[in-house]
Amino acid sequence: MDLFCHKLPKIELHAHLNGSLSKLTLKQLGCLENSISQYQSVKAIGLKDAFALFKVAHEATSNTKNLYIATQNVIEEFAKDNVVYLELRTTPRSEEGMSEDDYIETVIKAIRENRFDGILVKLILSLDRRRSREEQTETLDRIIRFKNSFPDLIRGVDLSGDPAKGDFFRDIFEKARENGLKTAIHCAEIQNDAEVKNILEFKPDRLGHGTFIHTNPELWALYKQLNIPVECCLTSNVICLTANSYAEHHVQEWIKEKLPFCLATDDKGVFNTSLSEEFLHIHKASKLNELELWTISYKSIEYSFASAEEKNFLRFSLEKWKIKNI
Ligand code: 6MZ
Repeated sequence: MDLFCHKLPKIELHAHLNGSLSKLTLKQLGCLENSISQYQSVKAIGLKDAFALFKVAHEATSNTKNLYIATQNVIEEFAKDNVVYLELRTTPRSEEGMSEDDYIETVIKAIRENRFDGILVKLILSLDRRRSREEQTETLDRIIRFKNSFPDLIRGVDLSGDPAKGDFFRDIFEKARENGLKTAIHCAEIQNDAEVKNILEFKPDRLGHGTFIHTNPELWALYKQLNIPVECCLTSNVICLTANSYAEHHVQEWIKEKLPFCLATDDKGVFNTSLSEEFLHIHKASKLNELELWTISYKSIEYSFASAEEKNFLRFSLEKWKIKNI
C-alpha cells in the first residue's frame, strides 16, 4: 500500500509554504544545524509549541533569494510525491529589505518559473488572524491588486495563524469574495463555538481542519446543511494534540456521514509528513481500499479552486490512471 499511496496522483489543497520547508531546504538556505534539529517535530507537542517552530522557517525565508528557492523546492518535493495539483498558501510579510509586495512577487515568480512537469500550482494568500483588522484589510487590498494581475494563479484567500489568538472579520472576507477570490478559512482547530458559528454563516468555499464542529450538535447540524468541504490534516492534528490518534481523528465522522473532505499535509516540514503518508494513515485508520483512496483524491478536484477546464483535465488524468492501476 505504501507504493500505491506514493504513486496515486494526489491533490494538495492545504499546504503552508513556510511550514512545508524540508530540512534539506533549511540547510541549503544556510540555517544552523541546531535550528534545523529544533524545526521538525518528531513527537506530539501541542499547538503552542508547533507555532514556535515556524520562526525557524521564517528566518530562513527573510529575503527574496531564499524565499524563491524555498518556494521552488517545496513545489519540487510535492511533485516528487506525485502531487499533480497543488494549492500552496502563504502569508505575505515584510522583512528588512523585503516589502509585502516583494514577498508576493517572489512567490509568484517562483511558481511561474516552476521547472517541474506534471504538477499544476495555484496560490492562496493568507491573512494572519493575529494581525489587526486594519493590517488584514491592507493585506487583502494588496492581494486583490495582485489577483487582478495574475487571475490564473491567485485563486483565494485563507485565514490562518494561531487559533488561540486574533479574530475572524467577516466583512474582510465578504470583500475578498466580492472581488472574485475563493475563501478557505481555518475553522474550529480549537474549540471556539461562537467563532465557528460566524464562520459557518459566512459559508466559506472550504474550511481548514474543522476539528471541533461535530462536538457541538447545533454547529454540526448547521455544518451538515451547508456541506462545506473540509481540509483534513491528520498528522498535524495528532502532533498538535487536537486529535487523540489517527483512528480517533474527526475525519471518521466525515467518512461515516459521507461529507466532503480532502486530505492535506498542512506543514509537511514541521510535521515531517507527505501527502502519500497522509493517505497511508487513513488507509490504516479507516481500512480504506485502493478504490476508496483514489476516490478521495478524485473528489478533491471538485473542492479545489481550479478552473472548470483545469478540473476536467485533472479528472481525465485521474480516470486514466485508475484504468491502468486499480
Ligand atoms: C493555523 C497555521 C497552521 O504562511 O508563513 N499556519 N495556521 N493552524 C495551523 N496548524 C498547525 N500551520 C501553519 O506559513 C507558516 C504560517 O502558516 C500558518 C501560520 O500563520 C504560520 O506562521 P507561511 O508560508
